Amino acid sequence: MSYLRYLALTLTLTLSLSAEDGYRLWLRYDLITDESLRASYVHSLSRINFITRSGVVSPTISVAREELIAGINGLTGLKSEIALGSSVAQSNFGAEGFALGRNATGTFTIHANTDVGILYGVFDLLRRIQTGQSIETLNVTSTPKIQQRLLNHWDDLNRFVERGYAGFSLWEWFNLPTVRNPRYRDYARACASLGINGTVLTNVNANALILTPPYLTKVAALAEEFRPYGVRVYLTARFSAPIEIGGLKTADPLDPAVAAWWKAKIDEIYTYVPDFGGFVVKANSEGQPGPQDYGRTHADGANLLADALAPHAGIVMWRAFVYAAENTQDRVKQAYREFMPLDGKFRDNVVIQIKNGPLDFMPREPFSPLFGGMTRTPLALELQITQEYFGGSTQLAYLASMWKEVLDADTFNAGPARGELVESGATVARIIDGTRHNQHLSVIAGVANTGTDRNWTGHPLAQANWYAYGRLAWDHTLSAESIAREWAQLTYGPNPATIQTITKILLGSLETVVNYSMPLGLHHIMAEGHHYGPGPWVEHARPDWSSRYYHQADPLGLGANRGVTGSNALETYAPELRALWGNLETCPENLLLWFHHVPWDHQLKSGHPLWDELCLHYQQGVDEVRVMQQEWASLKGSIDAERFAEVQARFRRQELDARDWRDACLLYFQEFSKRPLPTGVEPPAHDLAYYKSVKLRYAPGHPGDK
Ligand code: GCW
Repeated sequence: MSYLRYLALTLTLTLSLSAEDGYRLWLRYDLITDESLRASYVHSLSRINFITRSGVVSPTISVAREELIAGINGLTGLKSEIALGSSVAQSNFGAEGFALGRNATGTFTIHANTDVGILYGVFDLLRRIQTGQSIETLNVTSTPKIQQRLLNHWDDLNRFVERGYAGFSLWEWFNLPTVRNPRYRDYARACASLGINGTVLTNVNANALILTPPYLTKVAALAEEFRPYGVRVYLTARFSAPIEIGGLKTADPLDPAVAAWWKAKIDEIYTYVPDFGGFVVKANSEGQPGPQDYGRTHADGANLLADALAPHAGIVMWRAFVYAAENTQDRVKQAYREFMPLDGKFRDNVVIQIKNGPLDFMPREPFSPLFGGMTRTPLALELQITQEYFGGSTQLAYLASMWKEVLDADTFNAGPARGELVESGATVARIIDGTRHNQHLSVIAGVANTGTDRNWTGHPLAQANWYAYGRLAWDHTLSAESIAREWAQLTYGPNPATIQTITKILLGSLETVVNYSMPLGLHHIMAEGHHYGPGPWVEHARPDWSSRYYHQADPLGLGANRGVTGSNALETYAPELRALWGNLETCPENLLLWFHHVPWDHQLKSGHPLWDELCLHYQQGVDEVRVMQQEWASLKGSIDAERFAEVQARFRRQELDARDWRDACLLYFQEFSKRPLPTGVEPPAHDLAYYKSVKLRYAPGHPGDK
């Protein structure tokens, strides 16, 4: 090697090592070190054809071409030639799908009906190369299973992100539309690399100002930045906007003046953003205005907006996250009772957006019964990528494991009950992708975990959650494990041992957090307000914001009785599930305290009484964090120092947090159980009064603490 070449190589290595700040996400395109692998790609990819129906170079084709050239060049050193051809025949991979493979003459071809299909094909091909897959004989097609694959940003106009742990909002409202941060395009590119095709820019706790002309100009600028990447813009609609920015006296959905106002407003929005996607609405929930303020129903409210959006092909995603303090029904039944009578009463362009569980993104919940219940309305699944109940961006929880639980859950709504647990095929995934009930609209939404932090997500490993959300939105049949492996390789390079270790850490991490925070089906026992850390003692003027409402600890036992002798929330599920979950002996232990008030001495499958089992789960959670720490430590030297140290420090903090969760919860529940900690459980570091007195100030993602 010549001295100059040596110098150049050292410099490149140093630069790439020192620039490991995570900004590049999973789109790194570093030179493949295996020479024969590189040679095989060079052989297949010197000339590439894009085939679309039009054959015309559009902004999307341009970014697809740039991406492919830069990607292949970075990975192999080759400068591919890209030709664009057309084929009038409509192929069967739909509006966004693509086919990849070599044609008869050996030229590698990406074929799609649309330009964005080509872009998705480019990212798919690059992912295959980055993960070292052979493309010599590749011949695949891919189409997304869900039509609208959206991120929901809970971003306020002052750039505060509700439940956001990665800095401030990416949207610089003050400087828009004139100053456009290059990061807007990088964001859209990252979304497109996963097939995410829409973004709701604003918080569901909405501000009507976003619908005024000065802000619509800014929204239009963002839409313009995202458009080449196939990412459409959506907004949240504040139901009282006709009063707040329209000067009307009412927002009653049945008032003709209100309907006329929304119609004009929506027509106006389309003059700014011709491909505007539509609205997400949180109404009559947690203080937000809504149709019930006027004695009207959620259907009246949703249809009002839907009628005005319909001529533009826009949609309404009306959220089912509704509950009220005055309602004496168990909170987990309220949305079901509210929405079931409205099934079939919504316009065609309305989707009901439902959180995965009936309560609120808890570490573990059963799926929301609305998925099994509403059969005549398109239903969207809302997931939370941001880790509100999983330690913000300080702790690690790979959420794909949880999302797969809900996607694969069988609702048993496939017709008359058969009384036994034979798979019915009516999974949540098939309900939301529209195949179960032949819905014409399908939507999935993930509450984003992105922010201004250089690495986008705060915790370097939390990028895996953004990644996994996008991959599952495209194809919900992928496994949590294959996605973890893929992400680890894209993000940390080809070393098999490194990939193996990171995959293992990710896959165990969800249950670890469940174990040290809310095991065995416990829920809603977190600290008040910011929700970081334990708070089983929290008492609020609203019972449904108090922990006791959910854990029901008393001298006899622990857990919420939701069976026939309790709130009977079980009645919202299919008979098969009622039978399974309603019986203490057959209820899966990971949902036990969700459905049952269980005596402290009730023997579980392990042979331990409930109290001992509970303690051992908390201890196990702490132990597992320590194992993750050791596993991460074993990566020292095999990954870059910068990301290594960042994750290592977070694991240290996670261990402290896990110990606090364990000690605080066990001391608190011990007041009721009056039993000693079993062997193997470490004694608490402090007394209960200490844990109760801990006040975390200025926790991220929460506006409190004046
Ligand atoms: O989980 C709760 C959060 C609120 C959030 C609400 C919702 C946007 O604590 O911060 O508000 O859910 O989903 O509407």
